[in-house]
Amino acid sequence: MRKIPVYSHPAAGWPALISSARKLMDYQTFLRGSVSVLKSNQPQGGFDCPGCAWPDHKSHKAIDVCENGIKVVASETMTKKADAAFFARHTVTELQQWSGYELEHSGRLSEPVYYDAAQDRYLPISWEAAYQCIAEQLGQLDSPDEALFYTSGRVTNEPAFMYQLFVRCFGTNNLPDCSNMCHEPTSVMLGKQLGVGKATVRLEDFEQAKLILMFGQNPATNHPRMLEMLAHAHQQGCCIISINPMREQGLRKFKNPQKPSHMVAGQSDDMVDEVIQIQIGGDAALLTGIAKWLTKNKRMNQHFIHEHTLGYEALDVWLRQQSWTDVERGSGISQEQIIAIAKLVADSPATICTWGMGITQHVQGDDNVAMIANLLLLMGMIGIDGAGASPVRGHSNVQGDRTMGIHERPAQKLLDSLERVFKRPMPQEHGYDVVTGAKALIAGKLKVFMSMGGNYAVAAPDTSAIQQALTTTQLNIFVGTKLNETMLYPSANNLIFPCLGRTERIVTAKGEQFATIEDSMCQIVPTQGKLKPVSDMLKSEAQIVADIATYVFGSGSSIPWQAMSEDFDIVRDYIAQAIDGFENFNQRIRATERGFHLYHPARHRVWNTDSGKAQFEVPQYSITYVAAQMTEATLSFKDHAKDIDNNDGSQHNTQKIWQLTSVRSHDQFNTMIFGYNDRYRQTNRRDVLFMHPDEISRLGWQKGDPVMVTRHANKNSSDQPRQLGPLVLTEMDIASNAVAAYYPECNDLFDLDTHAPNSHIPAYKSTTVFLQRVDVDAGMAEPVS
Ligand SMILES: Nc1nc2c(c(=O)[nH]1)N[C@H]1C(S)=C(S)[C@@H](COP(=O)(O)OP(=O)(O)OC[C@H]3O[C@@H](n4cnc5c(=O)[nH]c(N)nc54)[C@H](O)[C@@H]3O)O[C@H]1N2
Ligand SMILES: Nc1nc2c(c(=O)[nH]1)N[C@H]1C(S)=C(S)[C@@H](COP(=O)(O)OP(=O)(O)OC[C@H]3O[C@@H](n4cnc5c(=O)[nH]c(N)nc54)[C@H](O)[C@@H]3O)O[C@H]1N2
Ligand SMILES: [Mo]
Repeated sequence: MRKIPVYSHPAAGWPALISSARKLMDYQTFLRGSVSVLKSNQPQGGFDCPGCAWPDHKSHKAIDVCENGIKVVASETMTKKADAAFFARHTVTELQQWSGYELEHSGRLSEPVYYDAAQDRYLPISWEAAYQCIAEQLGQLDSPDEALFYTSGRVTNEPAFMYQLFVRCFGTNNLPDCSNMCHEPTSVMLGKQLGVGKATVRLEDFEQAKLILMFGQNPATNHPRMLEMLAHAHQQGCCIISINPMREQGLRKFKNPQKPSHMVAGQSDDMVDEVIQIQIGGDAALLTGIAKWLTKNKRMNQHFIHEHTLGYEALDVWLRQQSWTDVERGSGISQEQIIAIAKLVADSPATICTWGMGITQHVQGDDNVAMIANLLLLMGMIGIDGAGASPVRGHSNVQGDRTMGIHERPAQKLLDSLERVFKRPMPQEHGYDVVTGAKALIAGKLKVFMSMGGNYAVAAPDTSAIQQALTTTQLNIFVGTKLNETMLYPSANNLIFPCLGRTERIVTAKGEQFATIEDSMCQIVPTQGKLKPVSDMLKSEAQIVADIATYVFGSGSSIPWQAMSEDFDIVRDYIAQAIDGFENFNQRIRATERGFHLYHPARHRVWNTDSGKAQFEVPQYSITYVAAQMTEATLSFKDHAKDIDNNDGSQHNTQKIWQLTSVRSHDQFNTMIFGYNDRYRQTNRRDVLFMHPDEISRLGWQKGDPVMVTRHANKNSSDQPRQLGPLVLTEMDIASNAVAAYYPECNDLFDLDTHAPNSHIPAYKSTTVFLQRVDVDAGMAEPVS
C-alpha cells in the first residue's frame, strides 16, 4: 500500500513554463530573460542553453526550451548586482552565514574585488593590480605543482582550450574539473572498454530504439528536454524502464510543450512502462543478474562478441560464480523480475542504456558503468541504429572542456600534440583531481587555488575542511558569475573576477565573437550571447586567461594570448591543429546551422582501446558490497549504541542502518539554489529527509518529525563521525533501506576517502547512516513558502 500522495499534474507543459515565467518576474528580468530564452538552443546566432548538456533536436522547434533552462537563464540574466556597494554592506563573516539561496539572489558579480582582512570585506580592485598580484604569487612558488586550477563545465571550448594551455605552459597538469564528481566513471570505463569515454548514441537513435533502460536519472528535473525524446520513443512502441530507488513523479506524466493537444486540451504522455525500485548501490548486482541469465541461456550476440570483443571468457566465469541469492541481496530485486528484464533485453533489436548520477556516484561507480558497457557488448548494441550507450552529462559543456584538454590525467597524445603545435615542453606528470587536490589543499601542500567557474568546496565532500584549507593558501582566484560559499573563505590574497555569462555578447577589437560547446552526444555547436552585459566591467573568460598569461609570461610570449582572446577563430585554428576530430574547425562550424558531430570510432565499431577490441570488464567489488557495508555498520552501531542519546526512548527505532543518497531538487542548478519548491516531490523546504511512508510508520515515527542523520567515521582514516540535521522527515516512494537528502546541504556527510578506485568519484549516492528522532520543536525553522 503506497500512502504517498501522488503528484497528479503532468511534468513540463504550460504550468511548468508559467511557473518559470513567474520566477523570471521574481528575478525582475522578465524582458531580458524572455528575449534570451527565445534565442536559446535555436539555430543562427542564438546561445546554447547554459543549463544541461542534453542535445538540441535537429528539427529546431520554435521554442526548444524547458522550465529549468529558463531558470538557469533567469539566474544569469538577473539585473541585480553583487557590486562594490553590496560588499560594502556585508562583511565576509556575515556572508558566511548566508544560505545558497540568499547568495544566489545577491545578484551578478559585477566588478573585480579583493579581500581586505582589516575590514573583513571585499573591496574593488583594478584588473591590472589583480593580475600583478597573480603574477607575483605564481612567480614565488617553488614548483608549479603547488597551484591547483579547477574548472566547472559551463566554460565554453575556446576559453577552456586557452586555460588548459596556460596551466600547462605554467608547468602543471593540476587541472581537476567538475567531471571528477560527475561522469568520471563513464569517461574512465567507456574509455577503457570502448575506446571513447563518451556517448555512442545520437539523438536520432532514440527514434529507433525498442528498449530504453534508464539508470539513476531524474530527467523531469535535470534534463527536461530529454522527456520529449522519451515520450516520442514511447509513442513509437519503445519500452522504457527506469531503474531508480525513487519513483520520480515527474516521469509519470509528461506534457509536451511542442504538442497543442497537450498544452491546450490538457493531455499528457506516460513516460515509463516500469520502475524497478532498486536498492541504493544495487545496479551492478541487477546488471549481473541480467547478464547471468543472458549468457546462461545463450541469448547474447555471439557473432558480435567473437568479432569485436575481448575478455568474454573471464566475464562468463565470473558471472557463473555469482549466486542468484547474492544478486537478489545486492539489488533488492527478485530473480523473477530480473529475468523478466533480461528477456526484454534478449528480445530487443535496439537497446539504449541511459544513465546519470545514480550510477556513477558510488564506490562501485566504475563497476556500474562497466556492467552497463558489458550488457551493451553482450548484445552487440554498439554501432547499430537505435542502440548504444547514453551517459547523460550534466553541465552544458562539461564534455567539451574535457575534449579541450581540461584533464588532470591527459592522454600522452594530447601532450605530444600540444608540444608539436606550441613548440614547448608540456608537463608529463599527472596532476591532482578534485579528490586528491582537496586532500592536498587540506594537507597544506598547495599555495594557489584558481577556479574557472564552479563552487569547488561546496560541490566536493568534506566541504568545511576544504573551506578552512582555502584560508591557508597564498592566493585564491575565483572567476564566476555569482557569489558562492567557496569564495567566502579567503586566503592572504583573494580575488573574485566577474565574467560574462553564456547569454551575453562578447565584443572585442575584432568584433563580436561566438564560441562553441560539445553536447552530451558529441555534437559541436556554436553559441553566441545576445544580451548587453549586466555590467561594463565584466570580461570574457578568454580575456581573463589571456591577461593572466600575459602578466605571468610577459608580453613577448610566442603564444599570441591577446590575439586569441580577441579573435576566437585563432583559438579554433589552434584547436584544429592540436585536438583530434577538429580539422577545419572554423569552416565546419560555419558550414551548417547546428555545428558538426565529432567522429566517434566506437559508433563505427572501430575500437581505440589497448587491445584494438571492445573489452569486457569484470567488476572489482562484490555485488553485495552495499549489503555488507550495512551489516558492518549495524555491528559497529551496536557497539556504540549505548553512547547514543536516544531521545525517542526506543532502542529499536534507531538501530536500523540506512543508505543515504543525495539528489537535486527542481529548484536548483547544482549549488545554485533558485528556490525551495521541489514540485514533483511536493516539498517546500530543503532541510528534508525522504523516507518511505511504510518505513516511517514501522519506526513509529511521523512525517514532519525532526531527525538527526549520523554517519560513522571512515575506518580507513582519522575520520570523525559526521552529523547533519535536524532534517524534517518527509514521505517519498523510495526503496525500503533508502533515505535521501538534498545536495549540497548534506555534503559534509561525505568524505574525501570514500570514492571509486579508478575514477576517484566521491560516493555521493551511497553512504551508511543511522537516524535519531530528536525533540527540537523550539529549534526547527519554519518551512519556506
Ligand atoms: N535543473 C537542473 N538540471 C540539472 C542540474 C541541476 O542541478 N538542476 N545538474 C546538472 C548536472 S551537473 C548533472 S550531473 C545532472 C544530474 O542529473 P541526475 O543524474 O538526474 O541527478 P541526481 O538528482 O543527482 O540523481 C539522479 C537520480 O539517481 C537516483 N539514485 C540515487 N541512488 C541511486 C542508485 O544507487 N541507483 C540508481 N539506479 N539510482 C539512484 C536518484 O533517486 C535520482 O532520481 O543534471 C544536470 N542538470
Ligand atoms: N552530494 C552531492 N555532491 C555533488 C553532486 C551530487 O549529486 N551530490 N553532484 C556533483 C556534480 S554531478 C557536479 S557537476 C558538481 C558541480 O560542481 P560545480 O560545477 O563546481 O558547481 P556549480 O554549482 O555548478 O557552480 C556554480 C558556480 O559557477 C559559477 N558560474 C556559473 N556560470 C558561469 C559561467 O558561465 N562562467 C564561469 N566562469 N562561472 C560560472 C557561478 O559563480 C556559480 O556560483 O557537484 C558535485 N557534487
Ligand atoms: Mo554533474
